[in-house]
Amino acid sequence: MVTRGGNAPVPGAAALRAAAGPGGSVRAGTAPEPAPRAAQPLPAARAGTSRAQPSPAQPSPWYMDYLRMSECIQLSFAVCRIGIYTCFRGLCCKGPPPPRPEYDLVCIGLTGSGKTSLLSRLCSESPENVVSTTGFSIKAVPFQNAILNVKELGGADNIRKYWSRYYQGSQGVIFVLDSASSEDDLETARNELHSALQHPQLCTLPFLILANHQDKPAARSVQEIKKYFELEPLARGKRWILKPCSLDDMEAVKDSFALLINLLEEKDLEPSRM
Ligand SMILES: Nc1nc2c(ncn2[C@@H]2O[C@H](COP(=O)(O)OP(=O)(O)OP(=O)(O)O)[C@@H](O)[C@H]2O)c(=O)[nH]1
Ligand SMILES: [Mg+2]
Repeated sequence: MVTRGGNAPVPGAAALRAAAGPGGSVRAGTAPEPAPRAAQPLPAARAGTSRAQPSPAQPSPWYMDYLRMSECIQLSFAVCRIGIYTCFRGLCCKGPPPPRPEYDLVCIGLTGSGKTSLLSRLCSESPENVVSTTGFSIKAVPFQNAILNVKELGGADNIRKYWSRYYQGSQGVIFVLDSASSEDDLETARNELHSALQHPQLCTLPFLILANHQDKPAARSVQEIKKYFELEPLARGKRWILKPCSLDDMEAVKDSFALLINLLEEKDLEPSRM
């Protein structure tokens, strides 16, 4: 039955199936009324259904959002890893530090003034086995910013006359004296220091003068030694340092050597200091 009109009842699904025939298609000309909207899935219902049950060929927008988000996170992690690796290499893999400069020094002073004892302590060696130096001995004394190759010349009477044979190639001088020695020995030490200060191979070099044995009650003060040794007129215009010291205070000895290294590096060109 085909009925036209506003109040006509809408054919049901059974009627439509009957009109379409066994194949389910509706032939032209014999077409019944167009299929009512209710028989087809509603757009809204379709949309809802497609989101709830995505077809395997077309992933849902939510799934695509999820994929994009996880890609972003992975990319961020990769950038972080590269940053951390670069920082680590910058901090830890700088390569070896530059080599420390080395200076060749000669160390002189009367026998018993304490040359070997001080140098041994600076090299962290035990000073107990120290014996008088017959001839010379060489020690490489390490400091934070330099290595000093110190050639110590024995200070006994029969060795001192050969000192000048060993001056060549020196870049600086360490003179050690016993601040508590006898007047005679002090005078001998003064003469030896004056000879060294005026020697052609040493006169232009920086001098470190160590007034050792300061722990002894009889030790002269630095001011007394400076006056007795006539350092002001003799060493004027030269680079020299006079410092009190003893085996008991190796930090002070190290500080004195640091000043000498400054002079060797010509960082400080003041002619004299106390
Ligand atoms: N009390 C005291 N004794 C020291 C000091 N420095 C060195 N001595 C002692 O002095 C003695 C001689 O020390 P050395 O280091 O052999 O003296 P040196 O100048 O090398 O002597 P030579 O090698 O013979 O030229 C040792 O018994 C040291 O322990 C010091 O500051 N105070
Ligand atoms: Mg010695």
